Amino acid sequence: MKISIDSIQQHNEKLLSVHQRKFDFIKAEVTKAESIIQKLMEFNVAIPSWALGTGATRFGRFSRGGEPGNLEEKLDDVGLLHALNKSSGAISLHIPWDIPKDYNAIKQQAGSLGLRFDAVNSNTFQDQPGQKLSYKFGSLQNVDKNIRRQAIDHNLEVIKHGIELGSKALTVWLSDGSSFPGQLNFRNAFQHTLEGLNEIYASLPDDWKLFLEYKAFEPNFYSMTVGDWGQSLLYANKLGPKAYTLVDLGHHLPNANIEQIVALLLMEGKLAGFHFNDSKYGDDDLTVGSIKPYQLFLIFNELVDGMDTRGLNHANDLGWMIDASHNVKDPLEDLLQSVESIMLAYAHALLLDRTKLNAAQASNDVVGAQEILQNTFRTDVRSIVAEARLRSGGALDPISYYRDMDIRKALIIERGTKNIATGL
Ligand SMILES: [Mn+2]
Repeated sequence: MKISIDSIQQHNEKLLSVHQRKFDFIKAEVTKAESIIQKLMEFNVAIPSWALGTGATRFGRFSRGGEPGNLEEKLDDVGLLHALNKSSGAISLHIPWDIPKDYNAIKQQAGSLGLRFDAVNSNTFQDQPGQKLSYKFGSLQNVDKNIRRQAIDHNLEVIKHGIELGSKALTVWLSDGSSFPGQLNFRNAFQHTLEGLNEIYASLPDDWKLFLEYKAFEPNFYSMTVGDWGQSLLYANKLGPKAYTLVDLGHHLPNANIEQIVALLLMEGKLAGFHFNDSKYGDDDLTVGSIKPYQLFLIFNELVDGMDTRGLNHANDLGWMIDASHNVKDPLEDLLQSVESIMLAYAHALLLDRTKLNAAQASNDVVGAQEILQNTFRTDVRSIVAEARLRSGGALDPISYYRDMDIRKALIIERGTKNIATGL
């Protein structure tokens, strides 16, 4: 289903006078409101193809119907999000769940929806139907070189799909590791993995990047072969300048100082980008900003500071993607909420008076530094983010538009109640 520009305008007209009042107020308070709006308008967060269906836990899955049953419908859903918030103009595909049948047709469809193809993701964490060898005991780390070969070849195939689509990065997340002491020789596992990654790296086109994602635990519960940012950075440094460390917010041990990790990776020129989500306990895949919005702001604070120090373009030089898939919300509403949280955190980070913060830090003014951070975080920037969306042609309030137009019901009528998104 397509959203008409007229219906968005009608929605906006109803909300315009209230919005204008709020925006005028904040504009008078914030001198750099215009430059923040410009940056927000350029900023996009990619939507992963696997977040569009209802997620499952190992205990069950409760679909709400109208889910996209194929890649074309997944693109349509991301197009719908992008039409509403104008900040979701990219999709990240997962191979083999989303192999295009016709590259040109799919590229044309993406173009008509204003979408580009973000990083492509390989999958050696599960066995596919018809697959010759099993990844039960790992892929690139495996003691069997035929299994390692199969995993390398899969990644080379993913790169080929990405080239056809115009992607510029390969994201590798390995579930490799061990669940019991003694199961694995750590050094051999590392060396095998490095060997495989080296071959994959050598096949990247010149203008591509390799994003190596780490995760502290799950599905393996004793060791992970790319378990933390130190290990990922070790691989990335050995691989070369096109290899970077990818930070997924949910992939840390509880209470990890992610903002510090980000600051140091950026300093080293090795931060690939982000997989956004939120969590209370582990890799919970909850809506971005639903549990720890202040942490998200502190992370964005380091991102903006680090990117500005290195002269990076906020919108394009790092990879921004949501990586979440949970089981109780309408996935499209969830993604709208997630993108909104990201935009708010980014707006807050842009708003922060860095000269003042630097001065507070230089004089060991602990209270002053906290005041600067928290005053910024407590400033209501929602109307600035809404104004950026309005100027880009999006909806002032995407969720209320989605509900007023009963989009889920329309999708259920179009696709049925039993459709299950591939890959989940
Ligand atoms: Mn991830």
